[in-house]
Amino acid sequence: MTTINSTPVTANRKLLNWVEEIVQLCQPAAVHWCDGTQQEYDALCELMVKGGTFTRLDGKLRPGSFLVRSHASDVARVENRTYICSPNKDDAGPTNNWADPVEMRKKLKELFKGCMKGRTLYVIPFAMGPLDSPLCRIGVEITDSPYVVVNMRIMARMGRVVLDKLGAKGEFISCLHSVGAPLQPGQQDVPWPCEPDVSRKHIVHFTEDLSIWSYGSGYGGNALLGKKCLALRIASLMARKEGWFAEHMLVLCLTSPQGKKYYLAAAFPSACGKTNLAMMQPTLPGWTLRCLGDDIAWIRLGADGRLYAMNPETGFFGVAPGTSNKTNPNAVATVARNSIFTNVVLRSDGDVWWEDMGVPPPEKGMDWEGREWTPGCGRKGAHPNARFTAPAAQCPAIDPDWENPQGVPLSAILFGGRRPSTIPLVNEAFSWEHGVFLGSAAGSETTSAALHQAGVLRRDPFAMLPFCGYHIGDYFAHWLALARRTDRAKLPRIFFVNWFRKSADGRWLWPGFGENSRVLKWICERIEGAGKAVRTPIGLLPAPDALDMKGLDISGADLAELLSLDVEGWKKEAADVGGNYQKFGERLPAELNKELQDLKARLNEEPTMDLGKASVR
Ligand code: O2Y
Ligand code: MN
Repeated sequence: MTTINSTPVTANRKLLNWVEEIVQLCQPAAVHWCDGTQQEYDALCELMVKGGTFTRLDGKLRPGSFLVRSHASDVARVENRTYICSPNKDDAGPTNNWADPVEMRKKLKELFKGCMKGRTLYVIPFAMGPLDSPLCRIGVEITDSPYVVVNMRIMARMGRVVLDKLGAKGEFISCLHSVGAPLQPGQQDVPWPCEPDVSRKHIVHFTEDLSIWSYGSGYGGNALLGKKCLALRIASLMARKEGWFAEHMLVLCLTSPQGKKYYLAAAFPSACGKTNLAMMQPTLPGWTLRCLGDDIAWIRLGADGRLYAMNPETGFFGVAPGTSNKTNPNAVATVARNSIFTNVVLRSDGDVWWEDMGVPPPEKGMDWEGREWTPGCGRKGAHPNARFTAPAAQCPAIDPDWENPQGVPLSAILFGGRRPSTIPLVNEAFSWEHGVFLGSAAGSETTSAALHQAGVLRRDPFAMLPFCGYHIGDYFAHWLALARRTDRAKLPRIFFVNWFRKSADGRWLWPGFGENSRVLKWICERIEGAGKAVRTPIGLLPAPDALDMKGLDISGADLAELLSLDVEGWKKEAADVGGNYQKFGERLPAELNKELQDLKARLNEEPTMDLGKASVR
């Protein structure tokens, strides 16, 4: 066996022993300890170009960038193959697939036996969070995929600096990954090796030793183990124990024309435009928005009693289709160079294209499956879950504090989802408990057929349904307990937003994108105690004249509908939330059941509230 970078620059016995154990199990042809340098990144990209996995894009049009096409069976996270293995089944709760840890270990040992034959085993030391942050956590991913290595280098701090921080005695989270495609002697490799049999793919989290084992997929959240597996599922377990929060939230900074900064975190389910909001360009004059993160926030209580949020990642793994100069000009600029594009169209000029990119399609290209593609041929060119991987530092709207080790103090937390009916444009919670209730009731109409059946309402509490590593009822209790640990006045205010409301005839009622700044402005005004709101059974809605609508051509009727209270719709909503709560059994905190009953009572008391006449505060 060849060892590349043969002297591992670590004296960490636990790490050396673990690597040795995995080498014995997986039987790779070579071992490569990643140092995280640019030279290493370039060499691995070149290796993948030579092997047919990567296509180098045109150096003038898209410098330092590559295209890759995955196997058709390996295009998205696989929720039904994702497991939480806790000794006690109840601790995983009703929202997770549970498996017995002893049984699962046995099964995985069999799957991993010899699975890296003919391949190189890469050891990737990585850190989630700035190295000097109190929340920084170290992981080590072992993988047989060079695609994973280069993506991890964009998405996390990695290499020698991390080993230095780990030191001889430091603790790390072990993350084992294999594409599950060993090579026999002389066997030709394929561009995207993976296990095509979905029933053999496994994304497994062990709650006792906090280890991650991922087998069979090379794609995104299944394979870049620092992201969803560590920074959400495993981190949520650590956070609960240690008194902090690992959340599926973007973080942004809004600055008012007077120069006052407001840091906001927002939890929206997958495919609800988190990346677009995280780096949005406000249309309101004088307001600026800066991005701190687009997907994950680690949040802790500061010594001053406020909540501080930090983005543990260093890159964006964003959905390409739909990303355009209209929807997200900052993302378009971010991916202009040094980016990896997975499952998009390759143009004949050596650049990339995807649906709704805002530029005309090429006359001819190659689709995400490598087939000749022409516009109008009847097939989509890019896969709906096609992705770009790009460094956060390249985002023109990146906030100067995005790597602040202490994080930034939150003024508000937003929940949201794609809700074509019932849910108003924005709604402020009455209290912390009511806000936690709104988060627990969050849901979204599904879009991507890649992940789920499209067009159905999927309850997704706190947007954490696929990412909470333990019982969701205990998770709600963890959030509720925060109000007992600090001065309530210092807690962020909680809001629910819905950019996706439609009229009865199916039109979008709200333009979204940069115009969302109007809603964010009202939120800032509420924080200042200035914005006008009406008290309704569901929460505090903007008074009819409270939103700044200057320069926006939207009819009074549409605005009224966006801010209206649909009592009958809300009665159905409350019943549906109650039905969903049934799944959580005894672990549903009593406070949330009380919030639900109070909501139902208020809806029955004030069935025909006229917002124009309601009390304004
Ligand atoms: O399909 C995948 O593997 C990617 S999923 C993903 C990637 C970046 C940010 N969020 C998500 C998500 O599903 O929430
Ligand atoms: Mn996400």
